[in-house]
Amino acid sequence: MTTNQKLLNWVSEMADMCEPDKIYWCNGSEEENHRFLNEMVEKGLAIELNPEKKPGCYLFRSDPSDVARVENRTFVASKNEEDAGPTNNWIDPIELKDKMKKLYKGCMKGRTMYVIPFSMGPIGSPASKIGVELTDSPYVVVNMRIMARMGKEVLDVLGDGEFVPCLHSIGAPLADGEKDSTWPCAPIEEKYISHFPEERTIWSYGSGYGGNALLGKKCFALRIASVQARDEGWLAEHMLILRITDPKGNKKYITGAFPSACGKTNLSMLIPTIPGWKIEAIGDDIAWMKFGEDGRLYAINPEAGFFGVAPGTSLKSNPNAMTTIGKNTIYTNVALTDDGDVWWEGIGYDAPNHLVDWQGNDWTPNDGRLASHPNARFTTPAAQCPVIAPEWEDPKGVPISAILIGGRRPHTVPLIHESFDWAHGVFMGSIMGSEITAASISNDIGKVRRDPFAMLPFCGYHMGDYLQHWLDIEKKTNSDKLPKIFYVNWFLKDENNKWLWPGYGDNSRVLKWVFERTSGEGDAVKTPIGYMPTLDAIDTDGLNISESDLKHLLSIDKDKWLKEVESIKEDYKKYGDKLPKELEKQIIALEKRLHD
Ligand code: GTP
Ligand code: SPV
Ligand code: MN
Repeated sequence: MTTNQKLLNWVSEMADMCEPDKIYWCNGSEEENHRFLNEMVEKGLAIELNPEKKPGCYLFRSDPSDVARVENRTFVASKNEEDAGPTNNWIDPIELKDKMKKLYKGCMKGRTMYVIPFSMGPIGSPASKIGVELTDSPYVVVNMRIMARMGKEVLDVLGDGEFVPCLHSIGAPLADGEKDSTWPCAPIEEKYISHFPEERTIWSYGSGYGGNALLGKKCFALRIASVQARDEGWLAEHMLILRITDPKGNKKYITGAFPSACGKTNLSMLIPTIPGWKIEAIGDDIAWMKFGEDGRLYAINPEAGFFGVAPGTSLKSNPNAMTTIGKNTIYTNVALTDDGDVWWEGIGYDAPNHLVDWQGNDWTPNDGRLASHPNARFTTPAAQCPVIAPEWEDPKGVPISAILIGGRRPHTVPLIHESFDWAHGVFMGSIMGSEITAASISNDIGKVRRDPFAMLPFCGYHMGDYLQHWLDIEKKTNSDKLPKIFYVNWFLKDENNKWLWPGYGDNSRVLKWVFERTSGEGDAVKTPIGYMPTLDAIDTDGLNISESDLKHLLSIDKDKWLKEVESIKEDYKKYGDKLPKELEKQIIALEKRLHD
């Protein structure tokens, strides 16, 4: 198994606290995976889908209270409150551990504690990092097997080395003879998704869903890794990674930071509507970017799977995702058809006359209820994606030419603008705003909030220090080696609340301009907010869009931007003296340019 004494000690200490009936070390094999899935089907925790329609696929239904990340129950427990900053929930680490130890005491009674050794990044690569998750949820085990590289091979590579300890419990001990529910979890006020950044440790309690429970993902690869990245001079970001090839065969790599449910999975594998261009995916959610010997930033995708939003995914919007999820995929909170297939809102065809909805109830089209939850998800192996780039597991990573940032802004922010330079690009990242989506449990869905670099819920330290870290990246290399930064907004709406931009495959038209700009081409005009494409610089061949809509997409309203400036100044106040001086200069300079 392992001779890593630190690991053995930790597992036995945690088992003493959680008191599982059994401890099981996962080897990651196919046989083991099937055994767990079959057991869950037998116990009624999972439904095997019709193998003729969806081979190797399973459906899970979560508790209706446990459907997304819980930001108000997510904690960054640094030793000093100041280090967590104004945007994270903070509890003193000693106090928090005391509280959680009481909850963990005996929490795995009647259950098995699974030990999951996992690697974020290809096993054995110098860029990868190892974690070990302890969990009492077999659902977590089968999902982690898709999302990360896991099992025996990881232990072999770990040897006596360092790992990030990740403790997870659903928080639902079983008394002798007690009947289990299909998705056991703890009530909301008992859920804790806790991070101890100095110790590089994660303790999660009470939820079995997504980022709350698959601890390699947001907890490790973003919150803990962002702290490691700050200390070591690199970037751990909530970004997709794609490869774009022009009709002549020239290739470039682009990353994109958009908040949850704002289009990363879709953009990373889109099929261009402009002839001759090609997009291939490297990652759809997380990028670790480090400097290469040539002074450029190289990105790796630390994950091995996609945990994607199901609703809205169709053969029209994202055919490559539809192919990827055709087999060996775990579906959570989608609707079930009578012939053992899945259905969701926006799948591209009408619902049949009868479904079983995400809560297990009969459903018919005139019920007026959603059949799938808006944050219903698929967990699917990245290797199954028909357009996965051949170098997606290259341990060196891929050199990045452009960084996109964006979010859901129904007005004010144009389709695309380019930063004047790195510092201005960081300023653009710092003012990013987006409507809150169903990817986290919130009463404010639809309200615009500032979400710097889409990291608001995922930064493991003070957001002001994080923005300074981004600014400092510039000093580590020559400016011509740095990626260019572009702000995109696919989500502008007209006065009738209709999307102004078709989005999806047509986003390739915007990527083409980005590609050109990073090659010293592409026509642009200087505006107060940055460089913007001239009206004819965006390829609209074959696109059915009116001249006035295009103008709306590619222009700015100074009055709206002056209001935006006021709102940014207000937002910046929360950083206090941690607001980087450079950003203070940038907001004053923007205001001045708007008045000129
Ligand atoms: P997370 O996994 O939560 O980080 O989300 P994500 O950023 O990967 O978002 P995803 O690609 O899953 O898209 C979320 C939702 O936005 C889906 O319902 C999509 O259909 C929709 N969407 C994606 N791209 C576009 C676009 O270009 N235009 C419009 N209007 N909607 C889009
Ligand atoms: C997100 O919310 O950004 C996700 C889904 O990618 S989760 O893994 O639940 O965080
Ligand atoms: Mn995400």
